[in-house]
Order: sequence, then structure tokens, then C-alpha cells
Amino acid sequence: MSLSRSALFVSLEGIEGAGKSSVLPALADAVLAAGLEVELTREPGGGPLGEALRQIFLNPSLCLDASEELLLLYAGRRDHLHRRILPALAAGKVVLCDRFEDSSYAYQGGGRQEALARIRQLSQWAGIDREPDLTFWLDLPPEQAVERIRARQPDRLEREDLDFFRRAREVFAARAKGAPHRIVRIDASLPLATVQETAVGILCERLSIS
Ligand code: Z5A
Repeated sequence: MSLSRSALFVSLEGIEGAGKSSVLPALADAVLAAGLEVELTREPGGGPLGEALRQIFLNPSLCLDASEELLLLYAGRRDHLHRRILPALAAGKVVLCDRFEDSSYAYQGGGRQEALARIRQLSQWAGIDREPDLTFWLDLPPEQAVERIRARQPDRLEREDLDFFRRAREVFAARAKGAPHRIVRIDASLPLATVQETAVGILCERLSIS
């Protein structure tokens, strides 16, 4: 299948409160202003199965271990990738995805300390054979992240302690180091306008738009 030159799969990653949801609209605006089409999506979720599983995944009254979390995530990811992301790319769209597979390595691998090799096996088994072309890792110390989200009702994952998020951040850092061609670290402790401007600039350069 040949893809249009503008087709690009972009993910945003980082611990909670890093600013992914705040940066996404700026990226979408820049793409739309250049006359390109955007597909905005997220994980957990994105497809009908993933969105249904998201309700279970985030439910604070449930107690799930790492394996149970991974099985839910990868069922949803398979549906999301094959029924939404790949068709959008085939149609020449820029896919902007709030979290993708790096989050599983960071949260279930780092946070829950599940073996990374086991996650890799599950990923292959689930047919996740397409990674993002570009990933923005919004990097923020967990102490600052907690301050930002203090006022809201925590979901199931947000109840974890600081060490959980420190381990997740370490995995994001290791993955960024291992894939410098794909993952761009942005200092998310900077003012939001600066973070947005940096991400938009990098995306525009990748798409050769201004
Ligand atoms: N999860 C997983 O475990 N494994 C997986 O494979 C996947 C996900 C895919 C999804 O929750 C949960 O699923 C997530 C990981 C897990 N759990 N945790 N933790 P979600 O989708 O509901 O939430 P989230 O992805 O963590 O999003 P978030 O908490 O809303 O964070 P955000 O989108 O990065 O932040 P934000 O909403 O843009 O900003 C938070 C606040 O900070 C807000 O008031 C902003 O105005 C403020 N903000 C943002 N940027 C700045 C700057 N630069 N300066 C000052 N203030 C700022």
C-alpha cells in the first residue's frame, strides 16, 4: 500500500499531567492550517473495542495486575491500529495519537515492573507491527506532575505512588535513548506556550509545512 507524502503517525507520551492533551490541539491546528487532514485519537481507546476497554482499564474500583492490564491494552491496540490508524494513514492523514505503545513499556514495564521482553512478545503476537513515525516525549518530573493534577479525581493509575511514575519516566528515557530517530524529548516543565511552539515547529519541519 503506498502512502501519501503527508501521511504521518505521531504519538505523544509522558507521565500524567505532562501536557499531552494541552499540546495536541496546537499540533492539530498547525496541520489543518496547512490544508492537511488530521485523525485525532488516543490510547487506551481509539477504536470501539479500545474505548469500551478503557472504561474497565481506568475504573478505580477494579484491581488489575500487570498481565490483566496488558491483555486489555493490547486487545484495544490491535483494534485501534488495524481499524483506525492504518486506514487513516492509507488515506493520507496525519494521525495524532495521545499515547501509544511506549506507554505500555513505561507503565506496565517500568511502573508495574513487568518484563519488557514479555511485553515485546505480546506486541508481536497482537500484530502491532507499526510504530509511530514521530513521538513527542513530554518529560516532567513526577513531583511536578502531581502538583498539576492534584485538583482532579484520580483514575486507577493516578493512585500509584511517586516511585511508580519515576520508574515509568526511566523507561521513557531509555526508549528515547534507544530510538533517537523517532522519539523527541521536550522539557515539559517549560511554559505551555514554549512546549507547544517546540512541538509544532518539529512537526512542521517533518511535514515540510510552515
Ligand atoms: N496507560 C497505561 O498504563 N498503559 C498504556 O499502554 C497506555 C496508557 C496507553 C490514561 O489516562 C492512563 O492509561 C494513564 C496511563 C495509562 N494513566 N496515568 N497516569 P488518561 O488518558 O486519562 O490520562 P493521561 O494520558 O495521563 O493524561 P493527563 O493526565 O490528562 O495528562 P496530560 O494530557 O499529559 O496533561 P494535560 O491534561 O494536558 O495537563 C494537565 C494539567 O497541567 C492541566 O491543568 C494543564 O493546563 C497543565 N499544564 C499542561 N502543560 C503545562 C505546562 N507546560 N506548564 C504548566 N501547566 C501545564
